Amino acid sequence: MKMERFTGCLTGLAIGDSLGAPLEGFLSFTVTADLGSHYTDDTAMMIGIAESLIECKGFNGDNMAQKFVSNYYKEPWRGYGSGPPRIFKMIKQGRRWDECLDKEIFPGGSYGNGAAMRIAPIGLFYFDDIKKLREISHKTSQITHSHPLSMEGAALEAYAVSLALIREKNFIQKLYDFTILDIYKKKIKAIEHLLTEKENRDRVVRELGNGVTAHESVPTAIFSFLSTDSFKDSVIYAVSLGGDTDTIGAMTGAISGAFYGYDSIPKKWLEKLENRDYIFNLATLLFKTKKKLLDLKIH
Ligand code: RVK
Ligand code: MG
Ligand code: MG
Repeated sequence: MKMERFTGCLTGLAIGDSLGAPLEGFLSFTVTADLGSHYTDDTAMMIGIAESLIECKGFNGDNMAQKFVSNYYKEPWRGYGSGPPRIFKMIKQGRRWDECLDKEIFPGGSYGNGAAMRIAPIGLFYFDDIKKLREISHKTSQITHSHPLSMEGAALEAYAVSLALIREKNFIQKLYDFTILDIYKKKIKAIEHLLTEKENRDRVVRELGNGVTAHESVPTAIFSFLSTDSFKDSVIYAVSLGGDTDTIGAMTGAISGAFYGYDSIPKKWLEKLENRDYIFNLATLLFKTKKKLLDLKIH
């Protein structure tokens, strides 16, 4: 566990988000390879998770939901999906975080990628306990996304972050064994086959997806990390696939940042990143909080 990987992960998420933000919704591939002036809801919600984990020294649903709500009302212009702002309003009016409020908006709950896009701090914080990592990923998702595809997509993204953090060699096999839903197992198999086909972007998008749903974006982010050799190449590749570029960029940036570390992020991007110091300090505090808990356990 290294601080450089924590700061790389959370900063990497914000960089991927900011790189993809100006291109969100475009069908394909004209990457300017420069950051937009703002990050979006992906980073804003990741910040809420990290703030809450630090304040509560672990998961606390009420506290986390309140962070989402207060961060949203401070900056409602961050480009949130359609569901979450309606849920934040319900929570503000006194509803509880664990009522699966998204089921009142989407039958069966939301399977948007809004739970996976923000989950990276959970992958860092619970990297040493796979059962807890899944349980807390699901609970964190449930605040706004209670559909099994969303919850498991978030758990898979968190697990990918944790594998990157420890530089796991057997990455694909571990992901395959981890996931409990067939649709993700199939996509992980497809990732393996596509590794030699990455320039065939049409095929990658056809098989893995580039959409706003969890199952059409989480595997794509994992593929973007696995099929490239540097932080920079991974996020540029992610964004080049078009579609939900800020979110696929953010999820790729989180995995790559945890793997390659903060120093691998191009300086010219860091200089441009909005609230860079705040995000860096948050990752440092998350690291210190986790380290303290680990030390207590050992001694
Ligand atoms: C704007 C039918 C469903 C569904 C269900 C579809 C930001 C809806 C971020 C919904 C991310 C959309 C993105 C997003 C994150 C979900 N039946 N359709 N059961 N469940 N959908 O509203 O936080 O960009 O079309 O929960 O997941 O950058 O509008 O929001 O790209 O998925 O939003 O789901 O969005 P939501 P979210
Ligand atoms: Mg966004
Ligand atoms: Mg998006």
